[in-house]
This record gives sequence, C-alpha cells and structure tokens, in this order.
Amino acid sequence: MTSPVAARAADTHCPYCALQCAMRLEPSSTDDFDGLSPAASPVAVSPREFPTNRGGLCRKGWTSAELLSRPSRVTRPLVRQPDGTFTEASWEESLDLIAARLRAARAAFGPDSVAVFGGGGLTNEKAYQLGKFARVALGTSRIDYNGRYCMSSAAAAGNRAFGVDRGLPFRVSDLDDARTIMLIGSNPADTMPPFVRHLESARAAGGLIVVDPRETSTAKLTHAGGGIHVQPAPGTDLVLLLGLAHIAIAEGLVDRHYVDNRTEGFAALRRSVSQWWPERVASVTGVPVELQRRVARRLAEGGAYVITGRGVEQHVDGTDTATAAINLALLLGLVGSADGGYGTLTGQGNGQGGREHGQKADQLPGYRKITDPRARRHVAGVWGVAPDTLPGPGLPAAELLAALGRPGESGGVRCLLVHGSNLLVSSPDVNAVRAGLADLDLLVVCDFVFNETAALADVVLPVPQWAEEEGTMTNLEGRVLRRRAALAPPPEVRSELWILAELARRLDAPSTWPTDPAVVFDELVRASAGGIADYSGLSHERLDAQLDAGRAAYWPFPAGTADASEGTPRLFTDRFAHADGRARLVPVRVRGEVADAAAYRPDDELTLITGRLLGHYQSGAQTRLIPELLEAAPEALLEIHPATAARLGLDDGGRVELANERGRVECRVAFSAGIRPDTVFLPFHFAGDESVNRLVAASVDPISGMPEFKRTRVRVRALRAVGERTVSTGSIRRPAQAVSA
Ligand SMILES: Nc1nc2c(c(=O)[nH]1)N[C@H]1C(S)=C(S)[C@@H](COP(=O)(O)OP(=O)(O)OC[C@H]3O[C@@H](n4cnc5c(=O)[nH]c(N)nc54)[C@H](O)[C@@H]3O)O[C@H]1N2
Ligand SMILES: Nc1nc2c(c(=O)[nH]1)N[C@H]1C(S)=C(S)[C@@H](COP(=O)(O)OP(=O)(O)OC[C@H]3O[C@@H](n4cnc5c(=O)[nH]c(N)nc54)[C@H](O)[C@@H]3O)O[C@H]1N2
Ligand code: SF4
Ligand SMILES: [Mo]
Repeated sequence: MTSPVAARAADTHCPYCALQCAMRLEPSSTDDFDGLSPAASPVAVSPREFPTNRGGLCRKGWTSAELLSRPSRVTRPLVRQPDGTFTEASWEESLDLIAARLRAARAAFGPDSVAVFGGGGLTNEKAYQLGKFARVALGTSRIDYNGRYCMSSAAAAGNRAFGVDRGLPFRVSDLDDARTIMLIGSNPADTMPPFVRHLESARAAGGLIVVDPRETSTAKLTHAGGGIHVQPAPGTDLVLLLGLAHIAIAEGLVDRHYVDNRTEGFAALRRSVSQWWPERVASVTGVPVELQRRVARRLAEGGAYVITGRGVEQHVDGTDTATAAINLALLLGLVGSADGGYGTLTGQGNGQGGREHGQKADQLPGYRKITDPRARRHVAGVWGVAPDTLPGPGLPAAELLAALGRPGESGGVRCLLVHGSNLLVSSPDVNAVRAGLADLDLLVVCDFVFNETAALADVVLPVPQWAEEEGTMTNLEGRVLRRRAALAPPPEVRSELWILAELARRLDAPSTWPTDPAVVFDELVRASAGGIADYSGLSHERLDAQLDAGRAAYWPFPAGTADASEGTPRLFTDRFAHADGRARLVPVRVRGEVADAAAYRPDDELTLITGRLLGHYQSGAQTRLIPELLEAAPEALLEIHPATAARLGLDDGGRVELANERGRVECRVAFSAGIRPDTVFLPFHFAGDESVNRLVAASVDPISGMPEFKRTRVRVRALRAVGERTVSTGSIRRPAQAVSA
C-alpha cells in the first residue's frame, strides 16, 4: 500500500482511452487523503479545457486516481512458489531468476522460444524500448501486442488505400462543422463520451448515421434531429458498404473529377460492386432499400465523414470492410477534402503511437517494415548493431498465443513477457490461452494491478501508473501529447525502462539502454526519422514549448518543422502517401461464409456480438477495482430481444448459459427491444464464468490478424435456480491474499 507521497500539480491526460482527455492533477488535501483508506487518492482529478474533450471527462477519467492508492495494487516484485502462492522478492532476485530462465530457453530452443506481448496503453517511449529489447536483447522475432485486437484491420486498410495509417487523418474538432457523420460499428457515446460533442452539428442537421445491430446510446442520438439508425445483421456491413458504393455509381453520385485525379482503380471497383444491387443487399443485411438510398444520397451531399469502429473491424473480413468504407468515401471525394473524410476511432490510450514505434510483429520504429532492407539498416544504425542481427517478422498476437507452451523444438514459445495486457481475459479462445500459459517455463507480467494473467505468472513486476511517470502518448488524431508525473511511485516500484535496462545488462545485450524517458524519446525520434510516422522534429522540450504556446504537434513532424507549425494536422489535402500520390480503390469481395449470414440456423442458435460498457475499461483489470464503477455495472448482462427471450423461455433478470464448442459462459439476462432478434450482446469486461472470450474463436482476418470478436455462434438456454445464485462481481484477487509473509 502506498503511504502518503508528496504530490505536485501536473497537467496531463487520462490513463484510459485514445481520446486522451486533458486533465489536471492536484495534490489532495491531507484531510481527504490519509494514505490508508482505499477510496482516497493522493491526487485529485479535474478536467482541462482541450480541443478534444472540451473540458469533459467520462466517469472512468473522473475516478482514475483512485487506483493510485488501492491496496490491490502490486507494490513489490512477486515470485511464485512451488505450492502456487506468491512471495515478495527483491528486484535482484526476481531479475536474476528471469534472466536465468530466458538464457536457458534460448540455449535450448533458440531465441524465438522467448516472446513479448505489449500493449497500446504504453507510452511511446516504453513501446519503442520494448520493441528494441525484443529484437536486440532477446533476438526474438516474437513480439506483438494487444493493438492487434484493436487497430490492425483499420491499419491494414488505411495502409493499402492511402499508404499510411493514422486513425483520424484530420483534427477531431474538424468534425464540429460536419453536415453528415456516419459511424459504422462504433459507439462513442459509451466508449468516448466527451467525443459526442463533436457529433453535435451533424446530429442537429439530421446527418448523424449510426450503423449498429443494437440501439446503442450513440444510435439513440439519431432520434432527435432526424438522423438514421441502420441495423444490419452482424457481419454483413461489407455487403451494405458494397451496396452503398453500387448506389453511388448507379445514381451518378460519384465525384468523377476527384476519382480521376486522386485515385487509381475505379474500373475494377465498379465491376466489383456491380452485382450488389439494393434488393440483394437488403436480403443479406436486412437493411431496407429505401434506407440504403437515403444513406448514400445524404453522404453524397458533401461535408460528410465516414468513421469505422471495432464493430466492423473485428471480423475475419475486417480489413475488407474498412476498405469498403474507404472506397465509398473516396468515390464521394471526401478523403482529404476541406470538409469531409474517412477515419477510424483508435481505442487505447496510445493505440496510435503504440503501433508506430515497433511493438508490432512486422514493424520497426517510424512505422517501418521489418522486411525492408533500408529500414533495417537505418534502425540498426541507431541501435548500433549490424542489420543482419535483427530478426524478421514475428507472429501476430493470436498466432503467437497459439504457439505458447508447445515444445520449443516445434517452434513453440517457452517464455513470455507481458507488458500492458490482461490477455487471459481479452484474447479470443481464452480457454486455449490458459492452457498455453500454464505450460510455459516462464511467464512474467509487468503491471500495477494483480490481474487474471498475473495470477498465472511466475514473476509479477510492479510498475508505475500514469500519474507517476513522464512520457508521450499519441492520441486518435495523431496528436503527440505529454504525460506528466504528479507524484513518485511507491518505493519498490520500478519503471519499465529500468526493468528492460536491467534485463538487457543481465543478458549481455549490445546497444545502450537509457532509463530517462526524455532520452529514450530522443532515440525514438532518430529511429523514426524518414519513416512514415516521422517524429524527428520533436523532443520532450519541444513538445512542452508547443503546448505552452497553445500549439498542437501532429505527426509527421520531421526535423526542421517551423516553430510556429503544428506539424501535419490534416493529411491527404493534396496527395496520398503512395509514391504516385494517389489513393487506391481496392476492390474487395464477399466471401461465402459472410454472404449467408441470414441463412437458416437452429432455433436456439444466435449471433453473439461483444463490446463495451460506459463504466468499464477493456478486460476490467483496472475498473473492476474501482467501487463506484463496479457498483454501477457489477456483472456481465446478456442483452437480448424480448421476443427471442420468450421463444427460448428466458426471464428478464434470469440466469442463462451460453455455450458453443469452445466453452460456456453463465450470466444474467437483460431484455432490450433495441437489439436485433437474431443477435445477443455481452461485454468482455468480466472474468471467470462471465468471460465472453471463452466462446470467441481465434479465427482471424487473413490480412491483418484481427480476431473475430464480433460474430460468434452460441446456443442460449435458461439455467433454473439450483441452490444459491452465484453473482460473480469479477473482482480480482488481491496479491496480499496470495502472498505468504
Ligand atoms: N467505456 C469504455 N470505453 C472504451 C473502452 C472500454 O473498454 N470501455 N476501450 C477503448 C478501446 S481499446 C476501444 S478499441 C474502443 C472501442 O470503441 P467502439 O468501437 O465504440 O466499441 P465496441 O463496443 O467494441 O463496438 C462498437 C459497436 O459495434 C457494434 N457491433 C458489433 N458487431 C457489429 C457488426 O457486425 N456490425 C456493426 N455495424 N456493428 C457491430 C456493437 O454493438 C457496439 O455498439 O473503445 C475505447 N473506449
Ligand atoms: N470479446 C472481446 N474481446 C476483446 C475486444 C472486444 O471488443 N470483444 N476488444 C479487444 C480490444 S479492442 C482491446 S484494445 C483488447 C484490450 O484488452 P487488454 O489487452 O487486456 O487491455 P486492458 O484490460 O486494458 O489490460 C491492460 C493491462 O495493462 C496494465 N497497464 C496499463 N498501463 C500499463 C503500463 O504502462 N505498463 C504495464 N506494464 N502495464 C500497464 C493494466 O493495469 C491492465 O492490467 O481487448 C480485446 N478483446
Ligand atoms: S473518454 Fe477516454 S480519455 Fe476521456 S475521460 Fe473517458 S476514458 Fe478517459
Ligand atoms: Mo481496443
């Protein structure tokens, strides 16, 4: 437990999502904070005025400081004993043990028997250092991160269409003047509440279009103002988007001048959508013909933005669906125009920067390809190693986890280092992941909470929280922000930069391993120079100066960027990032399994979609520890249409079992007339019997490696009360209970 620590005021940003709302941290008065009572925090949070959040915070942001002093926090290294309990250990002992096991695995099975799993919540500095550590100190190709579950499909689509992947290639505040905004598979009213302010003008103009099988809080915003809520069958968005392109072409809505001058591939695209006439689209998606036409015509009126979210990206055809959304935006001449565009809403705090600096299996810093000889030479030069010592591309997250615990001889992973993911809750097919983790020679989890993954670890290493560290984060619009420390971490907590440096030393790694985030950032910007995500004009000092002057810093921000400049707020205004400056219209087609989404299936089989609730974050590792968030949403509730429930004999509030060939989940039911009758929804924030990823398959998009979190076949049946009902609050075991003195 932390003791009262001297805190100072700091201007920083929220620890959670990619909106990165601006907040100010101020020392709590000693009356509020005695260091003992769990609800009190050493610092008080208040929102700051900033163009992205405009003085707003959601309830996760407001309560974020409570975790700083919770007793459930890990504050000392923990080592698992043969009897399964954890004992507090010294840093020397813990790091020596880790280094010895890493060496043993490498000696027996080669460097690829050691793997690293990172996170999109890490600062740019940590993400960069983690990628370097994997390639240089461990010599392994096997590094990937939870952003694979999050941004990979939209990133792949952006890269092939535009030659670059920046979530929003424009300012968030550009949306303020929009006439029309179409959100496809995105629910920002729950996932980024202050962002909703930027939807207001489109909403008031009757131009908010929400595509979601559920009537979400975001979809409800369309009611007032005359917007449109489109409710396709889950997984049929690709067909819907091909249909909208078909209508655009058939009705002469295409911006021919733009298409001729700024894109490649129109003829092939036209052929690829020719068979998707509106009636056929209606039969597959369930979206009436007139509604399709209304949407297409509205988008073609100008001032329109098309935005995708996880609802359409987390599918086996997620890259193609995001591509179809981009194609539509290109046909209508929106992308790069002064008042329209395409974007995706990045999810995690540093979901954008986290994918630019080298934690992705196939990338080096600066968004460089690890297979590109020039990129390898450049980065190896910065690292002071020979290019041919750098490994090649590794495995995307789901495949990496599938290799866990297999014998090292067969290319299996024997040791895993986890930095910033509760992968035992958030990965697809978690029953299989659990088996793989249990078979490892070494599992190390760096975290500040004792989450479900940590409970299986051999060593848990305590790291600082956001309010205790310096660094940079890149938000959903490519704006580089400063994270600033308001207080020191508890005495035995060590930064990840320090941990990686200490391990590198024990492994006799070449190169240098600085632990000061400002110094690591200076190295990162050199590594990024000349790459797609070029940060070379930035330093912590320059960023502070920019922010003091009220100026943003958007990448690309190359060396020599003028003092008065904000870098590149808007991309694509005159060219795309491909060598010829043109965007690619990439024809995509519907695969068989998608086309028959409306086909017959047994009566008790439904399509399960998964996603988020307002008050919980991701695997719930953090938010399930905050009493007011847990009280507001203590358990996973299955959202189901009353007609479907009646057919299956389910009561509102009753307990049900969801099952398929991978596993089973138990939870209670909540009726909702706003969800499609063939669809049920469950959040993924809960663990144990409520862990929805027990049901989700590890099938991935062949281009991006994105798992299909949003379309799972399940059977649902009522559970009749047998004895006491067990309400799982999903609360995480506290380390204190597992530690022997
Ligand atoms: N409260 C909260 N906020 C968060 C997070 C959190 O965990 N909690 N996480 C952050 C992160 S990392 C991310 S990635 C973002 C995600 O933000 P969103 O993309 O907004 O979140 P999701 O709830 O995963 O999915 C959005 C919607 O997709 C719909 N959907 C499901 N299947 C389909 C489909 O087949 N077609 C269509 N059209 N829609 C479908 C769901 O009903 C859901 O309403 O949120 C960020 N913000
Ligand atoms: N069924 C289903 N599953 C999903 C999704 C879905 O929609 N449906 N969404 C997917 C998406 S989009 C995402 S992003 C993933 C996210 O899922 P996870 O990867 O599990 O993300 P978190 O729950 O945020 O876990 C992050 C962990 O890192 C810790 N942490 C935070 N900051 C740091 C740090 O700086 N250093 C270290 N070492 N640790 C830190 C936190 O305490 C927490 O324990 O889930 C995916 N899984
Ligand atoms: S919207 Fe995102 S960044 Fe803003 S307060 Fe909520 S969780 Fe934090
Ligand atoms: Mo995400």
